[in-house]
Amino acid sequence: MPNSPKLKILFVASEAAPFVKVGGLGEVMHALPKALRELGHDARVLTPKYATIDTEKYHLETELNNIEVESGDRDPHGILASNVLRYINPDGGGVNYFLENMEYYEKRANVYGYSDDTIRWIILAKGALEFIKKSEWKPDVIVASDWQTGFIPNLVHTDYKDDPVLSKIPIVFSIHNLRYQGMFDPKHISEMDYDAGQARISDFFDPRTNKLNGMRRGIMYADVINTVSPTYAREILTEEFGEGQDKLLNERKSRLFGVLNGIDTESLNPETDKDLAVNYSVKSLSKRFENQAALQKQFGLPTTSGDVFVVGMVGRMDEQKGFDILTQMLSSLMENINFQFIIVGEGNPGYRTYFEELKLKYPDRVGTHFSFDPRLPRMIFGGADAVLIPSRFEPSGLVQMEAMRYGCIPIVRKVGGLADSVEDFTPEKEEGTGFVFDKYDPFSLTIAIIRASELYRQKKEWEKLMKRAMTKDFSWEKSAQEYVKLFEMALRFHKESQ
Ligand code: NHF
Repeated sequence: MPNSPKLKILFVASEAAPFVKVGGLGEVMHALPKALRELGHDARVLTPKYATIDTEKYHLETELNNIEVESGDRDPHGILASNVLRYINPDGGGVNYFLENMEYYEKRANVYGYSDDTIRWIILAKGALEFIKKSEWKPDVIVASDWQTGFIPNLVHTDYKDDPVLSKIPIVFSIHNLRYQGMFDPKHISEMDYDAGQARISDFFDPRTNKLNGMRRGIMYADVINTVSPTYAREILTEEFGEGQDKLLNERKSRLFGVLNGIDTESLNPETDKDLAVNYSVKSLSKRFENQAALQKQFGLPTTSGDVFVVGMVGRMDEQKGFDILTQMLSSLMENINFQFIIVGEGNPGYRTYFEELKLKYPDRVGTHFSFDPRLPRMIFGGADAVLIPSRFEPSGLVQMEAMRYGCIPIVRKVGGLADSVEDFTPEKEEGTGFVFDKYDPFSLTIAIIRASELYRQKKEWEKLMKRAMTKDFSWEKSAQEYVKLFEMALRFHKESQ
Protein backbone atom coordinates (compact mmCIF):
# COMPACT_ATOMS: atom_id res chain seq x y z
CA MET A 1 0.00 0.00 0.00
CA PRO A 2 1.45 3.40 -0.95
CA ASN A 3 2.94 5.15 2.09
CA SER A 4 -0.20 5.56 4.21
CA PRO A 5 0.01 3.70 7.53
CA LYS A 6 -1.94 0.49 8.08
CA LEU A 7 -5.35 0.95 9.64
CA LYS A 8 -7.00 -1.36 12.11
CA ILE A 9 -10.66 -1.57 11.19
CA LEU A 10 -13.46 -3.36 13.04
CA PHE A 11 -16.64 -4.07 11.10
CA VAL A 12 -19.62 -4.84 13.30
CA ALA A 13 -22.62 -6.35 11.54
CA SER A 14 -25.57 -8.69 11.90
CA GLU A 15 -24.24 -11.01 9.19
CA ALA A 16 -20.95 -11.88 7.48
CA ALA A 17 -20.27 -14.60 4.91
CA PRO A 18 -19.28 -17.39 4.92
CA PHE A 19 -20.41 -17.84 8.53
CA VAL A 20 -23.87 -16.33 8.21
CA LYS A 21 -25.39 -14.75 5.14
CA VAL A 22 -28.97 -13.70 4.57
CA GLY A 23 -28.42 -11.08 1.87
CA GLY A 24 -26.01 -8.67 0.21
CA LEU A 25 -24.84 -7.23 3.53
CA GLY A 26 -23.36 -10.60 4.52
CA GLU A 27 -21.54 -10.81 1.21
CA VAL A 28 -20.08 -7.30 1.59
CA MET A 29 -18.96 -8.08 5.17
CA HIS A 30 -16.83 -10.83 3.70
CA ALA A 31 -15.53 -9.24 0.51
CA LEU A 32 -14.79 -5.69 1.69
CA PRO A 33 -12.63 -6.64 4.72
CA LYS A 34 -10.83 -9.12 2.46
CA ALA A 35 -10.09 -6.38 -0.11
CA LEU A 36 -8.91 -4.04 2.66
CA ARG A 37 -6.57 -6.72 3.96
CA GLU A 38 -5.18 -7.10 0.46
CA LEU A 39 -4.38 -3.38 0.58
CA GLY A 40 -2.39 -4.00 3.75
CA HIS A 41 -4.95 -3.04 6.42
CA ASP A 42 -5.99 -5.13 9.38
CA ALA A 43 -9.75 -5.47 8.87
CA ARG A 44 -11.69 -7.71 11.28
CA VAL A 45 -15.39 -8.45 11.60
CA LEU A 46 -17.59 -8.97 14.66
CA THR A 47 -21.01 -10.62 14.43
CA PRO A 48 -23.17 -12.52 16.89
CA LYS A 49 -22.40 -16.20 17.33
CA TYR A 50 -25.65 -17.64 16.00
CA ALA A 51 -26.50 -21.29 16.55
CA THR A 52 -25.91 -22.04 12.86
CA ILE A 53 -22.24 -21.03 13.08
CA ASP A 54 -20.45 -24.27 13.68
CA THR A 55 -17.84 -23.88 16.45
CA GLU A 56 -16.07 -27.09 15.50
CA LYS A 57 -16.05 -26.66 11.76
CA TYR A 58 -14.46 -23.23 12.07
CA HIS A 59 -12.25 -24.15 15.05
CA LEU A 60 -13.54 -21.18 17.02
CA GLU A 61 -11.53 -20.37 20.11
CA THR A 62 -12.18 -18.08 23.04
CA GLU A 63 -10.73 -14.61 22.58
CA LEU A 64 -12.13 -12.99 25.72
CA ASN A 65 -14.36 -14.09 28.60
CA ASN A 66 -16.90 -12.13 30.55
CA ILE A 67 -17.82 -9.29 28.26
CA GLU A 68 -20.42 -7.51 30.38
CA VAL A 69 -23.45 -5.90 28.83
CA GLU A 70 -25.75 -3.79 30.97
CA SER A 71 -29.35 -4.46 30.15
CA GLY A 72 -30.70 -1.54 32.16
CA ASP A 73 -32.25 -0.76 35.49
CA ARG A 74 -35.53 -2.60 34.95
CA ASP A 75 -33.94 -5.90 34.06
CA PRO A 76 -34.01 -8.41 36.90
CA HIS A 77 -30.69 -9.82 35.65
CA GLY A 78 -29.03 -6.40 35.22
CA ILE A 79 -25.92 -7.55 33.50
CA LEU A 80 -25.46 -10.14 30.77
CA ALA A 81 -22.08 -11.73 30.53
CA SER A 82 -20.87 -13.25 27.34
CA ASN A 83 -17.70 -14.36 25.60
CA VAL A 84 -16.10 -13.39 22.35
CA LEU A 85 -14.91 -16.22 20.15
CA ARG A 86 -12.26 -15.89 17.50
CA TYR A 87 -11.80 -17.40 14.07
CA ILE A 88 -8.45 -17.09 12.35
CA ASN A 89 -8.43 -17.90 8.68
CA PRO A 90 -5.77 -20.61 8.22
CA ASP A 91 -4.63 -19.04 4.93
CA GLY A 92 -3.77 -15.79 6.69
CA GLY A 93 -7.09 -14.34 5.55
CA GLY A 94 -7.99 -12.34 8.62
CA VAL A 95 -9.85 -12.61 11.88
CA ASN A 96 -13.57 -12.82 12.65
CA TYR A 97 -14.98 -12.34 16.12
CA PHE A 98 -18.27 -13.73 17.41
CA LEU A 99 -20.19 -12.39 20.38
CA GLU A 100 -21.74 -15.27 22.29
CA ASN A 101 -25.04 -15.14 24.08
CA MET A 102 -27.07 -18.21 24.79
CA GLU A 103 -30.47 -16.58 25.18
CA TYR A 104 -30.36 -14.03 22.37
CA TYR A 105 -28.22 -15.68 19.65
CA GLU A 106 -27.37 -19.29 20.37
CA LYS A 107 -30.96 -20.41 20.91
CA ARG A 108 -32.24 -18.77 17.73
CA ALA A 109 -32.32 -20.58 14.39
CA ASN A 110 -32.67 -17.38 12.33
CA VAL A 111 -30.75 -14.15 12.09
CA TYR A 112 -33.76 -11.84 11.88
CA GLY A 113 -37.45 -11.87 12.70
CA TYR A 114 -37.77 -12.11 16.51
CA SER A 115 -40.00 -9.95 18.65
CA ASP A 116 -36.96 -8.85 20.68
CA ASP A 117 -34.68 -8.09 17.74
CA THR A 118 -33.91 -4.56 18.93
CA ILE A 119 -32.62 -5.95 22.23
CA ARG A 120 -30.49 -8.43 20.30
CA TRP A 121 -28.86 -5.57 18.33
CA ILE A 122 -28.34 -3.39 21.39
CA ILE A 123 -26.53 -6.35 22.96
CA LEU A 124 -24.37 -6.55 19.85
CA ALA A 125 -23.57 -2.82 20.05
CA LYS A 126 -22.76 -2.87 23.77
CA GLY A 127 -20.92 -6.18 23.44
CA ALA A 128 -18.76 -4.78 20.63
CA LEU A 129 -17.87 -1.69 22.66
CA GLU A 130 -17.14 -3.66 25.83
CA PHE A 131 -15.03 -6.03 23.76
CA ILE A 132 -12.95 -3.17 22.39
CA LYS A 133 -12.46 -1.82 25.93
CA LYS A 134 -11.12 -5.17 27.14
CA SER A 135 -9.28 -6.33 24.05
CA GLU A 136 -5.60 -5.75 23.42
CA TRP A 137 -6.36 -5.22 19.74
CA LYS A 138 -7.97 -1.79 19.45
CA PRO A 139 -9.38 -0.61 16.14
CA ASP A 140 -8.55 2.82 14.68
CA VAL A 141 -11.99 2.92 13.05
CA ILE A 142 -15.29 1.10 13.62
CA VAL A 143 -17.63 0.43 10.70
CA ALA A 144 -21.25 -0.15 11.71
CA SER A 145 -23.69 -1.32 9.06
CA ASP A 146 -27.44 -0.77 8.80
CA TRP A 147 -30.00 -0.21 11.55
CA GLN A 148 -28.94 -3.19 13.61
CA THR A 149 -25.63 -1.48 14.46
CA GLY A 150 -26.72 2.17 14.45
CA PHE A 151 -26.76 1.94 18.25
CA ILE A 152 -22.94 1.86 18.23
CA PRO A 153 -22.33 5.50 17.19
CA ASN A 154 -25.27 6.45 19.41
CA LEU A 155 -23.78 4.79 22.52
CA VAL A 156 -20.30 6.17 21.88
CA HIS A 157 -21.84 9.61 21.75
CA THR A 158 -23.82 9.16 24.97
CA ASP A 159 -23.19 6.39 27.53
CA TYR A 160 -19.55 5.92 26.49
CA LYS A 161 -18.68 9.51 25.69
CA ASP A 162 -16.15 9.79 28.52
CA ASP A 163 -14.52 6.46 27.91
CA PRO A 164 -10.84 7.16 27.24
CA VAL A 165 -10.55 4.50 24.53
CA LEU A 166 -13.91 4.51 22.80
CA SER A 167 -14.30 8.27 22.66
CA LYS A 168 -11.18 8.41 20.46
CA ILE A 169 -12.41 5.95 17.83
CA PRO A 170 -14.30 7.38 14.84
CA ILE A 171 -17.29 5.54 13.44
CA VAL A 172 -18.33 5.11 9.85
CA PHE A 173 -21.98 4.19 9.47
CA SER A 174 -22.78 2.25 6.29
CA ILE A 175 -26.29 2.26 4.85
CA HIS A 176 -26.97 -0.86 2.83
CA ASN A 177 -30.70 -0.39 2.76
CA LEU A 178 -32.45 2.69 4.15
CA ARG A 179 -35.86 0.99 3.97
CA TYR A 180 -35.17 -1.03 7.11
CA GLN A 181 -34.82 1.21 10.15
CA GLY A 182 -35.99 -0.89 13.07
CA MET A 183 -38.79 -3.25 13.98
CA PHE A 184 -41.41 -1.20 12.21
CA ASP A 185 -42.26 0.12 8.78
CA PRO A 186 -40.80 3.66 8.66
CA LYS A 187 -43.59 4.72 6.29
CA HIS A 188 -46.32 3.79 8.76
CA ILE A 189 -44.95 4.83 12.12
CA SER A 190 -47.36 6.89 14.20
CA GLU A 191 -46.27 10.26 15.57
CA MET A 192 -46.45 8.88 19.08
CA ASP A 193 -44.04 6.08 18.26
CA TYR A 194 -41.65 8.24 16.24
CA ASP A 195 -38.07 8.03 17.53
CA ALA A 196 -36.30 11.34 16.97
CA GLY A 197 -33.08 9.72 18.15
CA GLN A 198 -32.23 12.07 21.04
CA ALA A 199 -33.55 10.10 23.99
CA ARG A 200 -31.25 7.71 25.80
CA ILE A 201 -31.44 4.11 24.57
CA SER A 202 -34.15 2.60 26.74
CA ASP A 203 -33.82 -0.41 29.01
CA PHE A 204 -34.24 -3.82 27.42
CA PHE A 205 -37.65 -4.38 28.99
CA ASP A 206 -39.07 -0.96 28.28
CA PRO A 207 -41.81 -1.24 25.60
CA ARG A 208 -40.26 1.78 23.84
CA THR A 209 -37.16 -0.26 23.00
CA ASN A 210 -38.86 -1.93 20.04
CA LYS A 211 -39.60 1.48 18.55
CA LEU A 212 -35.99 2.68 18.58
CA ASN A 213 -34.84 3.73 15.13
CA GLY A 214 -31.33 2.30 14.77
CA MET A 215 -30.95 3.70 11.26
CA ARG A 216 -31.76 7.28 12.29
CA ARG A 217 -29.48 7.03 15.32
CA GLY A 218 -26.64 5.70 13.17
CA ILE A 219 -27.01 8.59 10.73
CA MET A 220 -27.23 11.15 13.55
CA TYR A 221 -24.16 10.14 15.50
CA ALA A 222 -21.62 8.70 13.02
CA ASP A 223 -18.54 10.66 12.00
CA VAL A 224 -18.97 9.64 8.37
CA ILE A 225 -22.00 8.09 6.70
CA ASN A 226 -21.68 6.13 3.54
CA THR A 227 -23.96 4.16 1.34
CA VAL A 228 -23.27 1.56 -1.28
CA SER A 229 -23.42 3.60 -4.50
CA PRO A 230 -22.98 7.26 -5.46
CA THR A 231 -26.43 7.44 -7.07
CA TYR A 232 -28.20 6.03 -3.98
CA ALA A 233 -26.26 8.56 -1.87
CA ARG A 234 -27.90 11.33 -3.93
CA GLU A 235 -31.31 9.66 -4.14
CA ILE A 236 -31.75 9.28 -0.38
CA LEU A 237 -31.62 13.05 -0.04
CA THR A 238 -35.00 13.18 -1.77
CA GLU A 239 -38.43 12.48 -0.34
CA GLU A 240 -39.00 9.69 -2.87
CA PHE A 241 -36.05 7.59 -1.66
CA GLY A 242 -35.37 9.11 1.76
CA GLU A 243 -37.67 6.77 3.73
CA GLY A 244 -38.53 9.60 6.13
CA GLN A 245 -34.85 10.39 6.85
CA ASP A 246 -34.21 12.75 3.92
CA LYS A 247 -34.30 15.89 6.09
CA LEU A 248 -31.78 14.45 8.53
CA LEU A 249 -29.62 13.20 5.66
CA ASN A 250 -29.69 16.66 4.10
CA GLU A 251 -28.53 18.14 7.41
CA ARG A 252 -25.64 15.66 7.45
CA LYS A 253 -24.99 15.89 3.71
CA SER A 254 -21.37 17.02 4.09
CA ARG A 255 -20.66 13.71 5.87
CA LEU A 256 -22.54 11.51 3.40
CA PHE A 257 -20.72 9.58 0.65
CA GLY A 258 -21.46 6.78 -1.80
CA VAL A 259 -19.06 4.00 -2.75
CA LEU A 260 -20.24 1.34 -5.16
CA ASN A 261 -19.94 -2.23 -3.90
CA GLY A 262 -17.74 -4.66 -5.76
CA ILE A 263 -17.95 -8.41 -6.28
CA ASP A 264 -15.61 -11.22 -5.34
CA THR A 265 -14.09 -11.77 -8.80
CA GLU A 266 -12.01 -14.67 -7.54
CA SER A 267 -14.95 -16.81 -6.54
CA LEU A 268 -17.23 -15.50 -9.29
CA ASN A 269 -15.23 -16.53 -12.30
CA PRO A 270 -16.69 -18.37 -15.32
CA GLU A 271 -13.22 -19.75 -16.04
CA THR A 272 -13.08 -21.69 -12.78
CA ASP A 273 -16.62 -21.82 -11.33
CA LYS A 274 -17.37 -25.41 -10.31
CA ASP A 275 -21.13 -24.88 -10.44
CA LEU A 276 -21.05 -24.51 -14.22
CA ALA A 277 -21.37 -27.45 -16.56
CA VAL A 278 -18.51 -26.02 -18.63
CA ASN A 279 -16.02 -23.29 -17.84
CA TYR A 280 -15.48 -20.57 -20.40
CA SER A 281 -13.97 -17.17 -20.89
CA VAL A 282 -14.54 -14.14 -23.05
CA LYS A 283 -12.51 -16.00 -25.71
CA SER A 284 -14.65 -19.15 -25.70
CA LEU A 285 -18.20 -17.82 -25.51
CA SER A 286 -19.68 -20.61 -27.63
CA LYS A 287 -19.13 -22.99 -24.70
CA ARG A 288 -21.82 -21.06 -22.90
CA PHE A 289 -24.46 -22.99 -24.89
CA GLU A 290 -23.63 -26.08 -22.87
CA ASN A 291 -24.32 -24.16 -19.70
CA GLN A 292 -27.58 -22.94 -21.16
CA ALA A 293 -28.60 -26.50 -21.92
CA ALA A 294 -27.69 -27.57 -18.37
CA LEU A 295 -29.72 -24.69 -16.96
CA GLN A 296 -32.74 -25.60 -19.08
CA LYS A 297 -32.46 -29.22 -18.03
CA GLN A 298 -32.24 -28.25 -14.38
CA PHE A 299 -35.53 -26.35 -14.71
CA GLY A 300 -37.27 -28.95 -16.89
CA LEU A 301 -37.31 -26.75 -20.00
CA PRO A 302 -36.58 -27.84 -23.56
CA THR A 303 -33.08 -27.03 -24.81
CA THR A 304 -33.13 -24.44 -27.54
CA SER A 305 -29.51 -24.21 -28.84
CA GLY A 306 -29.40 -20.44 -28.82
CA ASP A 307 -32.66 -19.95 -30.79
CA VAL A 308 -34.71 -18.70 -27.88
CA PHE A 309 -33.88 -15.77 -25.60
CA VAL A 310 -33.44 -17.04 -22.02
CA VAL A 311 -34.11 -14.52 -19.27
CA GLY A 312 -33.36 -15.18 -15.60
CA MET A 313 -34.18 -13.49 -12.35
CA VAL A 314 -32.40 -14.02 -9.03
CA GLY A 315 -33.12 -12.64 -5.57
CA ARG A 316 -35.55 -11.72 -2.86
CA MET A 317 -39.13 -11.59 -4.13
CA ASP A 318 -40.30 -8.36 -2.65
CA GLU A 319 -41.61 -5.02 -3.70
CA GLN A 320 -38.14 -3.40 -3.71
CA LYS A 321 -37.06 -5.68 -6.53
CA GLY A 322 -39.79 -4.57 -8.93
CA PHE A 323 -42.12 -7.56 -8.71
CA ASP A 324 -45.20 -5.39 -8.77
CA ILE A 325 -44.45 -3.99 -12.24
CA LEU A 326 -43.10 -7.32 -13.48
CA THR A 327 -46.24 -9.24 -12.57
CA GLN A 328 -48.34 -6.65 -14.38
CA MET A 329 -46.65 -7.26 -17.73
CA LEU A 330 -44.92 -10.63 -17.85
CA SER A 331 -47.87 -12.77 -18.85
CA SER A 332 -48.89 -10.58 -21.78
CA LEU A 333 -45.28 -10.29 -22.94
CA MET A 334 -45.06 -14.09 -22.98
CA GLU A 335 -48.13 -14.18 -25.17
CA ASN A 336 -46.46 -11.85 -27.65
CA ILE A 337 -42.83 -12.85 -27.84
CA ASN A 338 -41.08 -16.17 -27.49
CA PHE A 339 -38.63 -16.36 -24.60
CA GLN A 340 -37.95 -18.55 -21.61
CA PHE A 341 -38.16 -17.14 -18.11
CA ILE A 342 -36.41 -18.67 -15.09
CA ILE A 343 -36.83 -17.38 -11.57
CA VAL A 344 -34.92 -18.28 -8.40
CA GLY A 345 -36.04 -16.50 -5.28
CA GLU A 346 -37.52 -16.58 -1.82
CA GLY A 347 -40.08 -14.26 -0.35
CA ASN A 348 -43.60 -12.98 -0.85
CA PRO A 349 -46.01 -15.96 -1.28
CA GLY A 350 -48.29 -13.87 -3.51
CA TYR A 351 -45.55 -13.49 -6.12
CA ARG A 352 -44.73 -17.16 -5.78
CA THR A 353 -48.31 -18.08 -6.67
CA TYR A 354 -48.14 -15.74 -9.67
CA PHE A 355 -45.08 -17.55 -11.06
CA GLU A 356 -46.51 -20.98 -10.28
CA GLU A 357 -49.61 -20.11 -12.29
CA LEU A 358 -47.48 -18.71 -15.10
CA LYS A 359 -45.57 -21.99 -15.19
CA LEU A 360 -48.83 -23.93 -15.46
CA LYS A 361 -49.78 -21.77 -18.42
CA TYR A 362 -46.36 -21.99 -20.12
CA PRO A 363 -44.73 -25.21 -18.84
CA ASP A 364 -42.10 -25.20 -21.61
CA ARG A 365 -41.14 -21.61 -21.09
CA VAL A 366 -41.15 -20.92 -17.36
CA GLY A 367 -38.82 -22.38 -14.73
CA THR A 368 -39.09 -21.71 -10.99
CA HIS A 369 -37.24 -22.44 -7.77
CA PHE A 370 -38.36 -20.82 -4.54
CA SER A 371 -35.79 -21.75 -1.95
CA PHE A 372 -32.15 -20.95 -1.40
CA ASP A 373 -29.64 -22.94 -3.41
CA PRO A 374 -26.23 -21.29 -3.84
CA ARG A 375 -25.59 -23.08 -7.17
CA LEU A 376 -28.60 -21.80 -9.04
CA PRO A 377 -27.73 -18.10 -9.34
CA ARG A 378 -24.37 -19.08 -10.83
CA MET A 379 -26.05 -21.47 -13.25
CA ILE A 380 -28.31 -18.63 -14.33
CA PHE A 381 -25.39 -16.21 -14.77
CA GLY A 382 -23.50 -18.84 -16.78
CA GLY A 383 -26.42 -20.01 -18.91
CA ALA A 384 -29.12 -17.36 -19.26
CA ASP A 385 -28.80 -14.66 -21.91
CA ALA A 386 -30.09 -11.87 -19.71
CA VAL A 387 -31.04 -11.17 -16.14
CA LEU A 388 -33.90 -8.90 -15.05
CA ILE A 389 -33.49 -6.37 -12.21
CA PRO A 390 -36.38 -3.89 -12.46
CA SER A 391 -35.94 -2.53 -8.90
CA ARG A 392 -38.05 0.25 -7.44
CA PHE A 393 -34.89 1.25 -5.54
CA GLU A 394 -31.51 -0.45 -5.31
CA PRO A 395 -28.79 0.78 -2.94
CA SER A 396 -26.08 -1.07 -4.86
CA GLY A 397 -27.26 -4.39 -6.22
CA LEU A 398 -24.75 -7.17 -6.72
CA VAL A 399 -26.59 -9.42 -9.17
CA GLN A 400 -26.09 -7.11 -12.17
CA MET A 401 -22.31 -7.09 -11.61
CA GLU A 402 -22.16 -10.83 -10.98
CA ALA A 403 -24.21 -11.53 -14.11
CA MET A 404 -22.05 -9.27 -16.30
CA ARG A 405 -18.94 -11.13 -15.20
CA TYR A 406 -20.48 -14.26 -16.76
CA GLY A 407 -21.69 -12.51 -19.94
CA CYS A 408 -25.33 -12.52 -18.82
CA ILE A 409 -26.76 -9.16 -19.86
CA PRO A 410 -28.58 -7.11 -17.19
CA ILE A 411 -31.90 -5.44 -17.94
CA VAL A 412 -32.21 -2.89 -15.16
CA ARG A 413 -33.99 0.19 -13.97
CA LYS A 414 -31.87 3.34 -13.87
CA VAL A 415 -31.75 3.60 -10.12
CA GLY A 416 -29.14 3.45 -7.31
CA GLY A 417 -26.20 1.15 -7.93
CA LEU A 418 -27.84 -0.25 -11.07
CA ALA A 419 -27.48 3.19 -12.67
CA ASP A 420 -23.83 3.30 -11.56
CA SER A 421 -22.85 -0.09 -12.93
CA VAL A 422 -24.88 -0.73 -16.12
CA GLU A 423 -24.58 1.44 -19.23
CA ASP A 424 -27.48 1.37 -21.64
CA PHE A 425 -26.82 -0.21 -25.03
CA THR A 426 -26.53 2.39 -27.78
CA PRO A 427 -26.50 0.84 -31.26
CA GLU A 428 -25.04 3.92 -32.97
CA LYS A 429 -21.90 3.98 -30.88
CA GLU A 430 -21.64 0.27 -30.09
CA GLU A 431 -21.49 1.10 -26.43
CA GLY A 432 -23.18 -0.16 -23.33
CA THR A 433 -23.26 -3.26 -21.17
CA GLY A 434 -26.98 -3.81 -20.72
CA PHE A 435 -30.48 -2.39 -21.12
CA VAL A 436 -31.56 0.42 -18.85
CA PHE A 437 -35.03 1.90 -18.40
CA ASP A 438 -36.00 4.91 -16.40
CA LYS A 439 -39.67 5.09 -15.36
CA TYR A 440 -40.94 2.62 -12.80
CA ASP A 441 -43.83 1.23 -14.81
CA PRO A 442 -44.71 -2.03 -16.61
CA PHE A 443 -44.59 -0.36 -20.02
CA SER A 444 -40.98 0.87 -19.67
CA LEU A 445 -39.91 -2.56 -18.44
CA THR A 446 -41.65 -4.22 -21.39
CA ILE A 447 -39.82 -1.99 -23.88
CA ALA A 448 -36.46 -2.78 -22.26
CA ILE A 449 -37.03 -6.54 -22.56
CA ILE A 450 -38.18 -6.18 -26.15
CA ARG A 451 -35.10 -4.10 -27.01
CA ALA A 452 -32.91 -6.80 -25.52
CA SER A 453 -34.71 -9.67 -27.25
CA GLU A 454 -34.42 -7.88 -30.61
CA LEU A 455 -30.69 -7.38 -30.24
CA TYR A 456 -30.32 -11.00 -29.17
CA ARG A 457 -31.30 -12.00 -32.71
CA GLN A 458 -28.32 -10.09 -34.11
CA LYS A 459 -25.80 -12.63 -32.88
CA LYS A 460 -22.67 -10.61 -33.68
CA GLU A 461 -23.93 -7.51 -31.88
CA TRP A 462 -25.04 -9.56 -28.91
CA GLU A 463 -21.62 -11.17 -28.66
CA LYS A 464 -19.95 -7.76 -28.64
CA LEU A 465 -22.32 -6.69 -25.88
CA MET A 466 -21.44 -9.80 -23.86
CA LYS A 467 -17.74 -9.10 -24.26
CA ARG A 468 -18.12 -5.50 -23.12
CA ALA A 469 -20.06 -6.65 -20.05
CA MET A 470 -17.61 -9.42 -19.20
CA THR A 471 -14.56 -7.19 -19.34
CA LYS A 472 -15.92 -4.51 -16.99
CA ASP A 473 -13.91 -4.44 -13.78
CA PHE A 474 -16.11 -4.77 -10.68
CA SER A 475 -13.44 -6.06 -8.34
CA TRP A 476 -13.40 -4.70 -4.80
CA GLU A 477 -9.96 -3.14 -5.00
CA LYS A 478 -11.08 0.28 -6.28
CA SER A 479 -13.98 0.48 -3.81
CA ALA A 480 -11.73 -0.62 -0.93
CA GLN A 481 -9.40 2.28 -1.76
CA GLU A 482 -12.38 4.63 -1.58
CA TYR A 483 -13.29 3.20 1.82
CA VAL A 484 -9.76 3.92 3.05
CA LYS A 485 -10.32 7.57 2.10
CA LEU A 486 -13.55 7.53 4.11
CA PHE A 487 -11.73 6.09 7.12
CA GLU A 488 -9.06 8.78 6.90
CA MET A 489 -11.75 11.42 6.65
CA ALA A 490 -13.56 9.97 9.68
CA LEU A 491 -10.30 10.07 11.67
CA ARG A 492 -9.88 13.75 10.73
CA PHE A 493 -13.45 14.74 11.52
CA HIS A 494 -13.35 12.91 14.82
CA LYS A 495 -10.11 14.59 15.88
CA GLU A 496 -11.51 18.00 14.99
CA SER A 497 -14.62 17.37 17.08
CA GLN A 498 -12.68 16.45 20.24
O1 NHF B 1 -26.26 -4.56 -2.83
C1 NHF B 1 -25.31 -4.90 -0.07
C2 NHF B 1 -26.76 -4.87 -0.51
C3 NHF B 1 -27.01 -4.04 -1.76
O2 NHF B 1 -28.72 -3.16 -3.19
C4 NHF B 1 -28.46 -4.08 -2.16
C5 NHF B 1 -29.40 -3.96 -1.01
C6 NHF B 1 -28.93 -4.37 0.33
O3 NHF B 1 -30.57 -3.65 -1.17
O4 NHF B 1 -24.77 -3.62 0.07
O5 NHF B 1 -27.51 -4.33 0.54
